Amino acid sequence: MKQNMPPRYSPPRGGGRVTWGASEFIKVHGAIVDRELRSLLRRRGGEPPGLLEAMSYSVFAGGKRFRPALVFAAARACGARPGWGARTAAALEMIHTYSLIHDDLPAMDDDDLRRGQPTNHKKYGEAMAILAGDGLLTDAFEALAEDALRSGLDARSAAELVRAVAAGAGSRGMVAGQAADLEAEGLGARPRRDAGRPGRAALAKRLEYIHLRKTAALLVASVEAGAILAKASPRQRAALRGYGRALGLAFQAADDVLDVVGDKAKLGKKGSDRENAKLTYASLYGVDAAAAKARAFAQEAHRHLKVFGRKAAILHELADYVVDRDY
Ligand code: GRG
Repeated sequence: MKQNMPPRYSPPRGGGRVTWGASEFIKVHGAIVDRELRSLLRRRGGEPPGLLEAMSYSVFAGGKRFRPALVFAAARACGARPGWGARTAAALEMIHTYSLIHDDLPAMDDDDLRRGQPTNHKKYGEAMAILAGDGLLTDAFEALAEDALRSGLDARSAAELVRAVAAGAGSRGMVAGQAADLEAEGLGARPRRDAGRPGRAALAKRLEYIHLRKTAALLVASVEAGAILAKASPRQRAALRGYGRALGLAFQAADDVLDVVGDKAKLGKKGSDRENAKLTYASLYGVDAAAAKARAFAQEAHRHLKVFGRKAAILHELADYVVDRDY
């Protein structure tokens, strides 16, 4: 069987060992995943050009490629060769992109701008945006299966790979988080004594439920996918799941802070959580406490990596990146 060849690139070296910063790692591996995405989104025959254009528009609209970086970094921590798993990394980015396209729809968050550009439905219309999301989600699973075949993964691991990603994306994962988020609309408004509004502890629990699914579940799926490709041990996989959960909460708490105080031009959106009375870490605790929470979650993510020793250097960098980023 044809092997999944690692790409050619030279990681920076310092004193004989590889020294990546998070941004550099994301940039270099972003280029690898972009190549894979271009290959996946080329005309394969039979697809209407308008559909392919709408799918490509959002995939190449300037996303950070954070989930692919997690796939690569987790695979490295579990002993895989550099750059291993590019097609799986691309699949995770396709699922992420579908979720953003659908999240922006009028029936959901109703946003006009994403990454500083018109949202998919603003450019191609609602029906095509829905189909572009459907296409990306479904094709992602084809890409996962292709990666399993190309890399000669055994049948059990291949099934595990598909199961882990489906669980992260589906009705107990990201879609559950989105549904719970919809149901929590209005809960971010200032408390009124007689409004029958849940107390702070109940709201905190609800917020954690939402973010563990809406944001963390796909990050967990990304590190799990990298681990499965690298034939990780059950102990390594459990540690990575813990890391992914804490990382997701850190990511979302940092996002909530950026929505209030971030540079709108850099973020490429206007920051609408407050306007929409969204339940967020910032609305529940205030901006400073939300930022402190993001750092505490990142610390928790670091603690989960103990089992990997120095092999997890990049995963540590990515945990710091999540709270230090400004977009
Ligand atoms: C099934 C109709 C239907 C809709 C589902 C699941 C879903 C839509 C939406 C949830 C997706 C969502 C908005 C999750 C929040 C995760 C998050 C913080 C996304 C932003 O991630 P970044 O900053 O984005 O990595 P970039 O732009 O860099 O790729």
